[in-house]
Amino acid sequence: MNKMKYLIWILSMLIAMVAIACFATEAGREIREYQGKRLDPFDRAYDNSIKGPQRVDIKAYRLHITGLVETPQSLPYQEVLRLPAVKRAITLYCVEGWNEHLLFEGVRLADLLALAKPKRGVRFIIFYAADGYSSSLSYDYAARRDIMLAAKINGRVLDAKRGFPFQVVAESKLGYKWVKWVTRIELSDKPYKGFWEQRGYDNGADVQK
Ligand SMILES: Nc1nc2c(c(=O)[nH]1)N[C@H]1C(S)=C(S)[C@@H](COP(=O)(O)O)O[C@H]1N2
Ligand SMILES: [Mo]
Repeated sequence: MNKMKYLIWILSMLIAMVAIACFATEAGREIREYQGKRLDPFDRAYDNSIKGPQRVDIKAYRLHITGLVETPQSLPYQEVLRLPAVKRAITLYCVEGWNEHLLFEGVRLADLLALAKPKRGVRFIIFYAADGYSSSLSYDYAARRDIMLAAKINGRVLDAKRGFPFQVVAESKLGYKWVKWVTRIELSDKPYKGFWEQRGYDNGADVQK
């Protein structure tokens, strides 16, 4: 009988531990619907990035803001996250023909750039990434659309596949403008062609619907 009680106790402890683990995992917390609209899943099988998923060491990580600025910045992850949080469900369209509707959460690019005090004459914003990828956006477009740098998708912190620590959310622009694993933002007065743009893709990259 004692043995039986012991067994039941062990079993209930195991069940409790599994339940807690399930509850605590990011997967369990994923948001799959927002404002009445279905969201696509955070996890998916494929990855089309130029060098595959990137592992960014967050302790060593700094988000650099350079170029035509008064005060260049080099911000630790947590310092970026101290800026006011914003949240928006947006669709990403890739030139390969697929799209995904996801809930992005992060900080406003405008808030980030304000820390560095942009100089007069800035016309382009260049984003550089941990995998050597880059792309640019016009300063006017970014301001008009009030674009954000995402730290979360569907309520989950980005991972090595999704672009941790930050992905550019270039609403109304094609997927190749949505730079993942962002390490540096440079402000410039000259147009810049990123990885795919140098290979013939349109630098405007407006989604045609
Ligand atoms: N650093 C980096 N960012 C990148 C890419 C890349 O290869 N490297 N690919 C781009 C392309 S072509 C697309 S369609 C989107 C895909 O973003 P997703 O993985 O969040 O769907 O990431 C963009 N950002
Ligand atoms: Mo893409």
